[in-house]
Amino acid sequence: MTQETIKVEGMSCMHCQLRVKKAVEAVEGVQKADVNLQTKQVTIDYEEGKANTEKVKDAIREAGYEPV
Ligand SMILES: [Cu+2]
Repeated sequence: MTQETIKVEGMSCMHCQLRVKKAVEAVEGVQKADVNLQTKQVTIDYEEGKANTEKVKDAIREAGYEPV
């Protein structure tokens, strides 16, 4: 399992936090996503070869937020 942290702009409340978490966890190969509203960071645990940060960033963008 690989862990990575992505910074995400545009999250302002718990609703956003949950949306991003759900969107990221829906990506195949992602086991877990922890979204920190204060630090604007999303920490993901994923299986290398199945998921990658680009796929996760795309999912975040589709949910309406901006990965940095
Ligand atoms: Cu919100």
